[in-house]
Amino acid sequence: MSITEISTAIKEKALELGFADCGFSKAESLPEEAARLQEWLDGGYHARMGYMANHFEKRTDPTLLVEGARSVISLLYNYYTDKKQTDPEAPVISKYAYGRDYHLVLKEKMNRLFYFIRSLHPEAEGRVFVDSAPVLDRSWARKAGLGWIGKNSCLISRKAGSFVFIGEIILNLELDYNQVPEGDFCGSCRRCVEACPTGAILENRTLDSERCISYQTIENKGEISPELESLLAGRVFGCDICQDVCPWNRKAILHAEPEFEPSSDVLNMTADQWSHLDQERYKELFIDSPVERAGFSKLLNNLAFLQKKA
Ligand code: B12
Ligand code: SF4
Ligand code: SF4
Repeated sequence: MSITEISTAIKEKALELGFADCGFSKAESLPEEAARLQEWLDGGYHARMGYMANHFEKRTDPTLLVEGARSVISLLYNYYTDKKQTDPEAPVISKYAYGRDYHLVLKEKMNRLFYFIRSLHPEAEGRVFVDSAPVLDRSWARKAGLGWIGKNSCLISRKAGSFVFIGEIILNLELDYNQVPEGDFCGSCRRCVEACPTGAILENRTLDSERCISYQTIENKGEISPELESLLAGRVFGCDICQDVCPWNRKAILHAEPEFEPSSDVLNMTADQWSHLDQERYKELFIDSPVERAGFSKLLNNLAFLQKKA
């Protein structure tokens, strides 16, 4: 098979497996991205995510991460839903956490894509990543022509909006790198910057994690910053505000992934039920979800913080 034929076959298979888009980039170091990442780290915008400063060279050069790497296959998976929690007083969880953990769901599908590539080309070697190693997911998706980086720092696809997860297969085959990075389709819009309740979105398309509700309610293993008192906007796990207001998500297509379907028990939980959540119920509601990954005690701390500030 020629490089073009194999590339076309991979893309077709990815779409058949349910991915919203798929693109290819040459595996090489990313000097521009490295400079941006360095600036972000120097500014302390990673807050206490110390792991973001680790493996800087591997993070900015996949050939150091995967031996023999020649290509990066970037994949987008839609998780947009218009379903909402029914009690307006209930603490809000982010859409990305409604269903089964995306790491598990995407990894299975990406492994299937990898086996398919091997069936076409038995010498194919590589590794599959979903936010599971030092890889700059958004940068690779941008480079592969799958979207641009919005002012809210999210990768936005013109086809699918920004409620998409990103994964990669890094492999030893050469592919067709025809895609050119998208232009900037934010224009003069600043909705996300203006809507962010904590002012976490900086002017240069980056994010101050310390001020971000998503960081505070998921990643911050310590106390939530008292500075954010009364600014969490009812969010107990993650935050979608800067994506909900984005015009590019107005026409987002509903995902068709049964594993991301929220249970009606989660959607219909009342504020009162949330305030009495115990470990047993938590396990039943959030088994294998991103919320379970963060841990019961983190969720309880977040609930307590919200109640304190109510
Ligand atoms: C750390 C992290 C966070 C941190 C910091 C987020 C941030 N903006 O940096 C916190 C905890 C706050 C967070 C929050 C969320 N996250 Co997060 N997070 C990550 C993680 C693990 C690393 C991101 C990172 O490297 N940050 C450092 C900054 C400097 O890099 P960056 O944002 O990727 O930006 C690079 C490029 O965009 C580029 N760039 C930016 N502008 C431009 C312009 C030009 C011209 C060029 C050339 C390059 C360029 O420069 C940067 C460095 O190379 C990634 C997974 C991964 N391995 O990549 C997921 C990831 C970014 N998160 C994701 C998600 C879904 C979320 C949330 C929506 C979850 C939620 N609902 O609460 C929020 C969104 C908040 C937001 N507006 O960004 C998705 C994003 C998907 C998408 N469509 O963009 C990712 C990719 C996970 C995944 N595999 O799907 N996250
Ligand atoms: S996720 Fe929420 S807090 Fe973080 S930047 Fe977006 S709107 Fe602001
Ligand atoms: S809300 Fe506007 S500025 Fe923000 S990412 Fe979307 S289009 Fe860009």
